[in-house]
Amino acid sequence: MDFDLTSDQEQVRKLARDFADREIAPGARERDRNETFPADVLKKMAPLGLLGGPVPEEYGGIGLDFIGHALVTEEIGRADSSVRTTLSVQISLVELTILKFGTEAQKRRYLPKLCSGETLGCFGLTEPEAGSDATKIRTSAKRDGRDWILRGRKMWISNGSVSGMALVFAQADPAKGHRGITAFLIDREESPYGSQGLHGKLGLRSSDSSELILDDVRVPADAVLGEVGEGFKIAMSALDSGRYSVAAGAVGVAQACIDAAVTYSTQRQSFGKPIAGHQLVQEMIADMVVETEAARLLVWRAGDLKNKGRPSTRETSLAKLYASEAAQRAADNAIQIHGGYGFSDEFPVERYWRDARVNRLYEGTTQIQKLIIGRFTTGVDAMS
Ligand code: COS
Repeated sequence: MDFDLTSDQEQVRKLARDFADREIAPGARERDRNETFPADVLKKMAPLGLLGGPVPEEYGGIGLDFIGHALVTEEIGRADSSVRTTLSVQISLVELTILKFGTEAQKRRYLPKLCSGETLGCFGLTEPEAGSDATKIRTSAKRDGRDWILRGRKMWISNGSVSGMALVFAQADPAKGHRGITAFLIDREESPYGSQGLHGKLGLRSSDSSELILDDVRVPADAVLGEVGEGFKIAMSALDSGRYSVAAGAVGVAQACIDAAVTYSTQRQSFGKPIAGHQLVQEMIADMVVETEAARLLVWRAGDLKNKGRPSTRETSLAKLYASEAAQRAADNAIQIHGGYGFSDEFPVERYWRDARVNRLYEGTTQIQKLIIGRFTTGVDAMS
């Protein structure tokens, strides 16, 4: 792997960085305080192609490779994890999964609208009583003539209330266990589903998190994504894609923590000099830099494998695990360096800390990533 970025990658990073600094970061605190969904930001981002980065141009994207995709995600994550989460779901869980498993008609129907931001998508796997053990989802899919009837609840669904379409997983044949799970693309206009916003979150306060309400939602036969019974594999594949995006976003948060810590520590004086001149402060900054760069390289390695079309589940879990834990430590150090000011939203580091927390939970907890890595390493399945 070549660590020099191509000129295309440099260019898209600059585009995302400039946009993040100009249009995303300045409003992040107010959106966080008021739990305001960043609809205006998304509207401005769409014409730049950033809502469909890695999707090929023929379907409305800008055809970024996976390193370019990570660079954009990192820059957006550096400015605001709520915006980054919205994007991760839109692109990595929904668009790329349709691209990989969709029929030509499904790709033509959904991808241009998703890439242009005309429609936001959501990903409905988790349920009130099924999170880590995703094989145990209870939402049912029953045939009615050529249609399907979906019934159940989905929980913690990012973009749920603001979505115009949903990629939902439901059990079509309980006797077959996970091999009965089937994926559906639900157009909200054609097959209305309900949603209920979830509030009072620790972080990601301006992203939309909702419960999806599927009360006998009728969907046509052509809503099935992939084959009937192939849904669990589709979900796992989607999560390989989503976890990559979470990892890149976490690198962005960690970088934001370094930037904030450097700015503050070179200005704030104590004991007669800027606190950056104290060895224990430099130690914290050095730890943040080492871990952030290590996390970034793990992301790029996973991206390099994805670019080559090679398996990357293990490497994606390594990147997601390490980057999300490193971002949390970086945010904690950034608060420590800011002292009492770090505890107030006068500075952004408390938001970075709150926002970083969910990276260790969603799209597979830290513990799930460790089980995946442990299984790859030992060959022993601790989940069976
Ligand atoms: N890509 C494609 N297929 C995959 C896959 C992947 N990354 N990982 C597993 N599969 C397939 C397996 O090949 C297996 O196929 P068969 O039916 O042919 O045997 C099937 O999926 C079941 O796999 P496995 O036995 O590994 O399933 P487990 O029940 O052991 O679960 C974990 C595996 C725990 C890793 C999975 O349930 C998981 O990731 N849980 C976390 C879910 C999550 O991230 N939730 C957050 C939702 S989004 S906020």
